[in-house]
Amino acid sequence: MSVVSYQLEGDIGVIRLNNPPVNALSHALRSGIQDAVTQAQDDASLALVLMCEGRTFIAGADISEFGKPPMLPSLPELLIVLEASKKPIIAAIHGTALGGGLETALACHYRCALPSAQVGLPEVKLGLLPGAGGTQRVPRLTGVKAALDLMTTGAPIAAAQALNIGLIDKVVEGDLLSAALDFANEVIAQGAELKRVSDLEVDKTTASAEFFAEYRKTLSKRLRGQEAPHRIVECIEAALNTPFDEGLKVERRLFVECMQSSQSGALQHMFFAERMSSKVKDLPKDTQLKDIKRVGIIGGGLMGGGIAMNFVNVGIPVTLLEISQEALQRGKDLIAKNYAMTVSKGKLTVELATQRQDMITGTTDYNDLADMDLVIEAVFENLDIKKQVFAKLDNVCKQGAILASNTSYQDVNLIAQSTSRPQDVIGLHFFSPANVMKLLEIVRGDETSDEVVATSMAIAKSIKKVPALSRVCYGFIGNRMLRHYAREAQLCLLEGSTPQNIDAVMQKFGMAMGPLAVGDLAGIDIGYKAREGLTDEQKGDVRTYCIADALYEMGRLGQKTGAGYYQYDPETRQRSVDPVVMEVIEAQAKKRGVERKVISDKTILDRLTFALINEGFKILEEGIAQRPSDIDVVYAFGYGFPAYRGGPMFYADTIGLEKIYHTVCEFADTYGEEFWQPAALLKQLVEEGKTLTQWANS
Ligand code: 3H9
Repeated sequence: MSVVSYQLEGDIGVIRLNNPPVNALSHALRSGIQDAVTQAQDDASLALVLMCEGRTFIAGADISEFGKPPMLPSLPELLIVLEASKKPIIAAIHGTALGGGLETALACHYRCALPSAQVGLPEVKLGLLPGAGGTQRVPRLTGVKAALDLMTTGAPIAAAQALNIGLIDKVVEGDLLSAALDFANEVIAQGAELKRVSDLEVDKTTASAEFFAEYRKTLSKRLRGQEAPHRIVECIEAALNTPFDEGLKVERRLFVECMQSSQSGALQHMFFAERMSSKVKDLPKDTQLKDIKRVGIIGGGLMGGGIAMNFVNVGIPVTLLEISQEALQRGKDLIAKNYAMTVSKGKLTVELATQRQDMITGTTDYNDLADMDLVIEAVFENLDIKKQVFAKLDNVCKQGAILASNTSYQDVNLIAQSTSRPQDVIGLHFFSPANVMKLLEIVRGDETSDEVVATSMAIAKSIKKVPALSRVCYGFIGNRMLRHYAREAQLCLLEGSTPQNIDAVMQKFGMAMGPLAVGDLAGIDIGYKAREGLTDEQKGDVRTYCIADALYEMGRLGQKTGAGYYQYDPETRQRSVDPVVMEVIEAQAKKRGVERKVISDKTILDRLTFALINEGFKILEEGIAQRPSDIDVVYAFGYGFPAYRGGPMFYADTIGLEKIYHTVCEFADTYGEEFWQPAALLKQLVEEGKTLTQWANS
């Protein structure tokens, strides 16, 4: 069946696109549109409507064609043909008009959209810029500031807002085809001249040289390390200062530059990684999903409360269980505070916030969880307590309910064994703050059923999380790797570096925060408490935690006590260097017989990132993660790893596995084999001369 059809409806030629799932602009679609527009120039039609079948208008260029030999017509060429049509073309938008999709609509002469439609230019999220005239046409309609905001955030806007800023001409209700035909007939009746966006001028009063300089400065902060946003600003400047055709040339040159950049390669990898991570390799296609209509949550602390918000935000009622009325009230107050913050930022109305909170019922009685379809335990991180909770759940919950633990370290198999239904037990590891962080690590126990795994993946999608599947091991994918990263940060501190230096190196690399600043944010007490009760052997080498423990013993628990690896301003939370910390570090080095030396930034970076990568390889060889890209998803969405480097495993391929392997071997010689043993899979791939991507695709 053809992806483009063309039909006369009275005086109007209707071009219908049908390229599921999202009408991406594949070669077939581009050629089909070009043929239809060409054919329409000589037929009886007086105007044309361009619209899509299926769930959405065009979602953009076909990303799977990127990097392949170009096939004509290219999108920019097609859009020149579209705009040059001698008959008016009306784009009729439903769903989402994104990237090249919106650019296609902008090359039409008029645009109407359903109220539920959204439009946007998300290219920046792929390390790109709108490359089919978008950077030149949008500012001609909206002015400079709105155009820059649209392109540098990549966030879609609703039809009403698009109308407001001049991006579309009309919001239409009811049946889209009839509304678009009416609109086309109006245009014909008015005998209006063709409205070509390229003929318009950019409003010169909307931007000055100072405005651009200021915008660049804020971009450098907001999108630290990313190149595409700055190229977008260059394009908009060209739109302001040069004729349309010249501006198009600037856009083309910078688009090609972006397309060839390593950042775009990494972000395109992340685009597909994010979608791939919800696919479970060995699940039978006909696996039944369970219906999740009511959710119980045990524990109303920071985590439990955040988890509850995820569900009520999508209309699923929650029963929140705590040990006492007081604890319950504290939990509800915390949730109320969170919603109040969202309201104060203008992201939610008071009515909606109240409605959502009303969907949370408090209880102190386990019997009230009897009818829940899913129960998530979010109590203290202690195996015995968790086992007791699950034994109680086993007694009260209906058969078939999913029993999930939010544990970040504990053995899900042992938790499952405390019930008579291990097939229904799974780990759903949310990240703090749970109402904000996108990652959901789904931990599949040895006996977890296919239905429970598949339903958990579907739950993640319904609450707008990005899932990644892990098998059971200590710390699962994310925290298991993090231990090695944190270990190297501690050792670098002891051996010669400073918190501010290590954090600066990692932030420059692109991490959202450096490891010591993260330690202060999370609380230095967490690691200390986790080590309490462990034998020396279980705790591991004292050099990997002696500084943290010394700070803990001084009452420096991090941000919450105003001091940790740094000092914090009580009002602003601004951090500053504290000389006391250096004294602690030096004293510990002396005590452990470590001679402090200068450590180069490069060595710090390699020690921290290669520690992550080497453990990532072990996680793959043990089958803990399904695929390398799932590890990338975990790190990009849960740990602030820069998406423009594609996650640690993609980064490994860009560095080269041979280099990583040899460096890890050198580190083993220099810093000790107890910390550095190259993963067998890493060694194997180096011997076979393969990249990780090749291994994953084989
Ligand atoms: C661009 O336009 C450049 C131009 O400026 C210049 C060119 C010269 N291509 O997300 P979903 C697949 S750059 C190919 O799960 P949803 C996706 O992989 C592009 N495939 O659905 C998935 O496949 P699978 C700018 C695409 O309902 C399936 O469709 N546009 C594309 O949650 C379903 O996707 C964008 O960046 C694509 N463009 O969300 C928009 N888009 O089933 C990217 C999707 O095999 N797309 N697929 O896993 C989106 O944001 C979301 O897909 C959308 C639907 C909101 C549309």
